[in-house]
Amino acid sequence: MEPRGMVPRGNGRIAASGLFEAAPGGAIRRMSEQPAAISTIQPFDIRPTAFVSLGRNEVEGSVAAIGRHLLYASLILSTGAVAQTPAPPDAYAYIIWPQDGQRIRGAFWVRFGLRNMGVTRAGDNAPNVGHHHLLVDVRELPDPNEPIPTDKNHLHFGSGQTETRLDLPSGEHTLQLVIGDAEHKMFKPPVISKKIRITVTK
Ligand SMILES: [Cu+2]
Repeated sequence: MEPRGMVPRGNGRIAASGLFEAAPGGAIRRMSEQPAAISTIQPFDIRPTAFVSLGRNEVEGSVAAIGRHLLYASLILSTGAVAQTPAPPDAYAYIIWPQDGQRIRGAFWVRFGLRNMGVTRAGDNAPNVGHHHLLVDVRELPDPNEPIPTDKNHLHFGSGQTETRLDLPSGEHTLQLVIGDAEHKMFKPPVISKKIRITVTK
């Protein structure tokens, strides 16, 4: 196995600058104006050895490959930028009821708390608002780049609800609130409550 980390970051830049000297065309010049993009193409592993004593055609092929890599990199960067909605400063989600460690008999209401941002319906793109999701017995937070799943463990409250009634099987359970944006994705940084543990009896 060859860890990606073995190839130092700087190699990409060295290879790229050598390339610009070899064939300083207009297209290449445009690429050279994106040094930040070049330095982020780590997954593609541009290796300096690929540019040692290359013929003209090989150089052009490599230029095209680098161009594609840059395109992919900028696509990744730009979609990454819109993938997550920025959270308002000091946004804070919390479960009002039940409390951590509580023993509950039968079905019960869960009350959702949210400070320093607003509750709205799903699909609302207004700034600094979101809707609640209640994670029941979920071990790990959802992928921040994907909509929060919809299943019996990930409950969406896309009408702007701030409470729900749960009827869980007897035993220990965890509850955690996660605020989602218009597209049901977590904010950045995530606006999540503490995960509480409750015990349900019948
Ligand atoms: Cu949702």
